[in-house]
Amino acid sequence: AIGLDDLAAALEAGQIVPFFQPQVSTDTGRVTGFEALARWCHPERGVVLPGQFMPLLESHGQMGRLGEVILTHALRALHGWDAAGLDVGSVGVNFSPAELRDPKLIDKVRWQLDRFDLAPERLTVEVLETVIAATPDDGVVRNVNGLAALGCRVDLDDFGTGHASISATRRFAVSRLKIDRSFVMKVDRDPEQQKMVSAILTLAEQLGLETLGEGAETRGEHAMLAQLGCGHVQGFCIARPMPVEQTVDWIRMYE
Ligand code: G
Ligand code: G
Ligand code: MN
Ligand code: NA
Repeated sequence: AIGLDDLAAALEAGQIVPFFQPQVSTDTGRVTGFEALARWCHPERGVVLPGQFMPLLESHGQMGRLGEVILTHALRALHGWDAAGLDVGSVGVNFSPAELRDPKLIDKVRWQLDRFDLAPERLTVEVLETVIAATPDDGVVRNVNGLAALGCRVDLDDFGTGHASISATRRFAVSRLKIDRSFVMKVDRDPEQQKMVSAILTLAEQLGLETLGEGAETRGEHAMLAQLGCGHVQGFCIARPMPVEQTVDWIRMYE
């Protein structure tokens, strides 16, 4: 079994890095960003998914170190894409509830953006809908809205599953709803799914929020999301999360 010491050593050794999954505009068909997703590149086990190691970090209050590592790699990748002359837009980073309570979060993010010479709007802060749906912690409200005031974008992740009230959505400076994969699945073949996605898209439009459909696995799902007016799509039908080394060739091939 994986122990906390193994994880600390892996973080120290640089074995835990983000893979990057593209997000594309349904309007232009072009890449508008990448989501950074943590992967442990284990010398013997191969690629270990976050479900296998994040719960241990979470239960020991150690998500901060992971967050720092992933943010650093994500911003370095963005700097690299800029240097390669690619117009990649933004990078999405998942912020855990513990990080979102850190009173130093805004300073840390600002320092990291400066370090890589990036405008704040290049960073999309992904916040789980469940985090803002719960009676929001003052520290979390201050951090999310502070990052938004700095110019970062805020994605509400797994939208539709977290029972966020509309008023909670208003209290946070959210830029985009990421429609959970459970609604996207079979959206091209299941009228009930279509109704759910349409309802979320209408809500987003009324609130002036952008939208992204998550986990589109087929061309049919992608096409239906576009037809219904969803702004962006992310999913295996476009690409699986990939190591940073593969991203440049992938973008050139895709576009
Ligand atoms: O990539 P995958 O589907 O295995 O990710 C599973 C879950 O882990 C997703 O919900 C994703 O949000 C979460 N996750 C992946 N990377 C990170 C990370 O760097 N930080 C946090 N807090 N969550 C992450
Ligand atoms: O942070 P979030 O929960 O949105 O993380 C997205 C998760 O969904 C990642 O773990 C990623 O690997 C996964 N994912 C992305 N696209 C697809 C897809 O098309 N199908 C499935 N099953 N999972 C996906
Ligand atoms: Mn996410
Ligand atoms: Na999700």
